[in-house]
Amino acid sequence: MLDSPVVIATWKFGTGACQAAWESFEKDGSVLDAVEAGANQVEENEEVNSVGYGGLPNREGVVELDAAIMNGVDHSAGAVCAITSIRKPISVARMVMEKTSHVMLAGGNARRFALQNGFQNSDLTTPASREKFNQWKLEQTAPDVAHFDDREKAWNEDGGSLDQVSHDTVGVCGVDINGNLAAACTTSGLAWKTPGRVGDSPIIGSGLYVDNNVGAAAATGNGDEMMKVCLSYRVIFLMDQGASPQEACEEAIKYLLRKRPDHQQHGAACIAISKTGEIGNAATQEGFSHPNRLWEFALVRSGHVILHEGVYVPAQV
Ligand code: SD4
Repeated sequence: MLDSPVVIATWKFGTGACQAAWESFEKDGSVLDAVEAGANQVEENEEVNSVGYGGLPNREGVVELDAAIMNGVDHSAGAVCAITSIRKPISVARMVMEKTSHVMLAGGNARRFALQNGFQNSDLTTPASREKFNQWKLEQTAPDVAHFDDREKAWNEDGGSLDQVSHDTVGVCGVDINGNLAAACTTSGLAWKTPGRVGDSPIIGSGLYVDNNVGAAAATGNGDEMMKVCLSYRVIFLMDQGASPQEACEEAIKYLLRKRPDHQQHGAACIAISKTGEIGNAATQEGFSHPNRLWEFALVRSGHVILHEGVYVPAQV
């Protein structure tokens, strides 16, 4: 038995996710509820322009969200991809997991499912996200470049404070005191993406993976690259072979860098937690070690939320 549940979440905004996850744990002790509550907190934070409400839209100005959740206890999973006009997509993903015999619903039909199950039709854009989109329309940079350039600009305009700069996907991994695990992953994906593009986040094994005998992992970064190596599955596979969560995260990122050497500049990162509450993380150095996109993750244990600086894996490995 662990002396405390543990939750980890990607990026600086993961502190909000960890706080919400802890409050949920205090209510009912459920790790699945905790990771969902953590993901919801970031989805509903309009300051975060890469997740949920306020997320940046595709190249036609439409916000398309991807989300997935996995429950270690029964190895069940649910996901939605390219869903529009619905807030809290992780909760729709959970409903797919619990109310259907399927794993993933896509696009308009995911939206229809959500509406049939009590979710409301909502405008996901905010004045800030609309302004960024209009600005981008004038510049028309490529999606992945824009994704990061946007941070660069925000960083500069903000005088270098990371607080106002949004980072990427939120992945939330948790373990309860009995060693049961769950994970959630939710994002608006790459800004200005091609309509219909789906990233790694809602793909089981890529954006997240849970094995209740081993651990839980989640990924953030350029999904078009990470998907090619099933990053989260690889982390858990390595842990199952005996690696610690830290060793497994570093090994998985090295594997990505070996397989896609021409893509080292792209950001990719993962977090992991073991059944015993041990944690790990790693990121590509060239993609994420710039001041405007420092790789960080948050942790909560015994009610204390801590922001951690992440570990970088250099390109030549
Ligand atoms: C995606 N992995 O859609 C997500 C976005 C992200 O850093 O995490 N960006 O590719």
